[in-house]
Amino acid sequence: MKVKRYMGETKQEALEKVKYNLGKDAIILSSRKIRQRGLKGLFSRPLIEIVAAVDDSVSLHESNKSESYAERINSNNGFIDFQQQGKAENKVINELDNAQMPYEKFSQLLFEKHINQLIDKEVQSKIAKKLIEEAYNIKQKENIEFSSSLENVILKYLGYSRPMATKLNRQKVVLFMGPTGVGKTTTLAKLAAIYAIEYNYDVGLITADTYRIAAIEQLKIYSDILNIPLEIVYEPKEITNALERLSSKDIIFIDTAGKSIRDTEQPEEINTLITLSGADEIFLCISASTSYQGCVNIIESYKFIEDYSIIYTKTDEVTSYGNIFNCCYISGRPMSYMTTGQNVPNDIKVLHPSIIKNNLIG
Ligand SMILES: Nc1nc2c(ncn2[C@@H]2O[C@H](COP(=O)(O)OP(=O)(O)OP(=O)(O)O)[C@@H](O)[C@H]2O)c(=O)[nH]1
Ligand SMILES: [Mg+2]
Repeated sequence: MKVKRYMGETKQEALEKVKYNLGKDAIILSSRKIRQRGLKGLFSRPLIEIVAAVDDSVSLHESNKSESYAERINSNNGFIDFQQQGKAENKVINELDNAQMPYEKFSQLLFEKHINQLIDKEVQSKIAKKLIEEAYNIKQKENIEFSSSLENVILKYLGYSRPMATKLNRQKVVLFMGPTGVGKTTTLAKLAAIYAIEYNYDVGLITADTYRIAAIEQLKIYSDILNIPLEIVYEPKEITNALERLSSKDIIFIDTAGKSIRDTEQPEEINTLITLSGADEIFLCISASTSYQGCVNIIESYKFIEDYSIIYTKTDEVTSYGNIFNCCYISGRPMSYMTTGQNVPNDIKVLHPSIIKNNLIG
């Protein structure tokens, strides 16, 4: 049997230390208030000392489940006096998890630790706090482990994944939009290559990005390599004829110009392209390395579009996916793909909520 002494400013803090160091199966031998020695002790609040032990031979499940941890605390001036009660079943520290503790009482230390773990992964601090609060409330209500309630809360906000359907029963028009340089054209080329070569669909390309010669050339190279036609649209209204010329194709991918979110003409142009093309799938590309405020601005500037999914690009440039979580949380839009490098077509994969969840809480 290992016997150890733990101090805390509050009973909860000391209990959390016991649980953290000795595990859930720890046995409380005694608890008491003590004052620090000397002058300091006179002027400071007493500390709580808990002596605890771990002993594998005690069957924890034989404990008296009818009396909750909280009741025991309340019935004894806030202390658990196991010696007085003299029963082996009083010793179960894992009832901490089931205790009817109000949120305010939840150990501040542990609470902050959980928040900071999410912040370290780039989850925005207010969102991190909200997640931990919500997870803790659910844990209380549903009497489940904190780790599973946190997992459920994270998955709830991540929503679902909506990549393109691999089996098509009619022509599909797919439009890409997003800020400048996030990887729209490269991502489009990856999907066009996969659908043309791997799935053997008849694919056509349209570019509405005619602001730069280089943009047309970039897509022309992919169209030549993949041997698929490219239509160039200089004015949004020209898209109708371009689609007409590609009417025999199974899938048509439309590239649009990257625009600064301050560009006031963009909503109208994108709107016209979407309406005239009757796009079935709209992908907003957001770089995984965009700052939190950047994500807020991007999502705000595309909120006029009724239905779209998000492709998170350049995930190879970040180590944590908190920003992807932030985008899911604030946009409420489904995720679809993540891109993982510059190679066409290999560096793309379907993004599932579990990928983000595992990155955030392992
Ligand atoms: N590291 C990394 N780089 C990428 C990824 N996707 C695209 N890129 C690079 O990002 C740069 C810009 O890519 P583009 O596809 O031209 O981006 P865009 O959004 O079409 O840019 P504009 O049309 O100018 O708005 C290129 O150098 C790409 O190779 C990715 O997943 N990871
Ligand atoms: Mg481009």
